[in-house]
Amino acid sequence: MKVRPPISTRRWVHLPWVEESERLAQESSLRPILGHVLWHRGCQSREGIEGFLTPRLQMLGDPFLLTDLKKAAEVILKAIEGSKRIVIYGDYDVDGMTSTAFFYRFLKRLGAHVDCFLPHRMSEGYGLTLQGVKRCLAEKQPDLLIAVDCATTAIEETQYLQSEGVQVVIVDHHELAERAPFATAFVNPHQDGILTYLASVGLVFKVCHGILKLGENQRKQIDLRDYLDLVALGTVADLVPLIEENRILVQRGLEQITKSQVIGIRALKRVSGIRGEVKASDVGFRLAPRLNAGGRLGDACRSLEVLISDDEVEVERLVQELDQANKERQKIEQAILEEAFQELNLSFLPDSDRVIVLGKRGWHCGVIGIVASRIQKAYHRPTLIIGFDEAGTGKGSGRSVEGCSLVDLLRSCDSHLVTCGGHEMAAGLTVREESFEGFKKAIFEKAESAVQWSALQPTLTLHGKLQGEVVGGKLYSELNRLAPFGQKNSQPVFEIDQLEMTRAPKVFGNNHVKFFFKGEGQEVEAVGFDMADRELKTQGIKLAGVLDWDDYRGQMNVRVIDWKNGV
Ligand SMILES: [Mn+2]
Repeated sequence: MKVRPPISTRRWVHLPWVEESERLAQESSLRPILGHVLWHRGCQSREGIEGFLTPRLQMLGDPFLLTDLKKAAEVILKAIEGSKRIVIYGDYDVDGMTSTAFFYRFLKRLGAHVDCFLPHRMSEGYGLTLQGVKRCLAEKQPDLLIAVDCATTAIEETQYLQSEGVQVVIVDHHELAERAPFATAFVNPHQDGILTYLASVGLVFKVCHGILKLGENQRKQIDLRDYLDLVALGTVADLVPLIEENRILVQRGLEQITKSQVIGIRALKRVSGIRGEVKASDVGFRLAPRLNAGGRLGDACRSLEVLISDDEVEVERLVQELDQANKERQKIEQAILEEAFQELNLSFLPDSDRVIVLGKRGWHCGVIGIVASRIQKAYHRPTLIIGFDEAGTGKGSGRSVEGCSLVDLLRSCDSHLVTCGGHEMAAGLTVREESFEGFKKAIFEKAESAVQWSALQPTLTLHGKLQGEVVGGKLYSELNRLAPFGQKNSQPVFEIDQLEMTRAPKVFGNNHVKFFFKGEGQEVEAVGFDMADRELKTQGIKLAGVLDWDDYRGQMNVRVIDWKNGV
């Protein structure tokens, strides 16, 4: 039996039309609709529009504005000069492993004695843990440990490292705890309140920029642009806002992935079926899941190896393994998702439940984040999914809705938890089985005040209105100048009306539907995935959708998100 989430009837909300935006569009030789979309993305001057549409690396700020960054660069340079053993201690998600790979490749080029270390997800847990640190010291004997994408909250662990005579540099973007960790240099933009949107791999870029600024000799050997493919991978995968410096890094980074010379990235693209220009969605839906699959179902070192190895045969073998692991991951995910939907069909109370918390023994903690995100989308509630192991320890992962800080919500219930941490929109936790019911009760109670009903109303924001006849390849290219699309810069969704249907809609595949209408100089196809079972009256129908590119047919199409029936 296929279990379906409830079909939500979303309210369509149009962004208000501002006349000023029309004038600006004209001045910048853009169609009014582009001016309108840009206005609502904060581009409300000619310079703003210019800067947004043509991001340049020169627009990146001075790295030394970040606390301790100069110190970090000095410590690392000194370690290279003194031939010290440097170990990059990373994490096993894509941001963590690209941060590790970036530092490793970069320092290696500078002639450093450098090695990498990733903790085991299952046995050693997230980030810098005592178990992980001890194994790292035993295996690698570092003089300097650079922790990336972790360690902001690792007080005890960093203290231990220092007591063992190991220098510590931390480069991390996670939210601060009350106490700072023990480190010679602690680079975390939350200390400064600027650039807090950077992924860890973006911070690594900043630190390496700092190293090149300080090191006269080093500067001649390296072009930082060569590493932007890794920055784009980690930044897009970590779901941080693609605004300001991230927009610059990712836009240039995607170009770098398109022409990447890194053997592993080329192999990943091949196995993912990516040809031509690489888009942010290719990273999010094709490259990142395969890299993640290594860490989710076992050992992230395979994925890291893909990003740092120059052995073509070995890389090809590993990439095939990752592809296989990804397929397996999808199967496991689907099974858990169906169990979760079944459970929610029985227990979810839409009028009183402001959060969703589900937990079960045996749910694989490697895929619960993806499951949480799917359920959050279907039910529009902050969602936590927890998998308990044999010993009764539960690892949970959560996704939130706009307007509710998940990490704050978790912290307000932390007396029931072993640990919790993360960000506003995504967070993680560890909970004991015997505390689970108490935790659930507490979080439902806290949500009463922390989560407003208004944040839980499913709405669809429409970024503009188009008539069917203007939809086509030309408009698609113009809109594509707003890419890369992702968090805080989503692909604009349009209401498309006054449609002249050229053929009857066609149902195909497993519950998909396709519309055909007359666009600008061509017939346009509009595809609604998993929507064929919805009521459909085409006479006077209005579509809500995004202009997309159909790789296989080599032309634009519309991806339908919702529709309003005609009469
Ligand atoms: Mn990260």
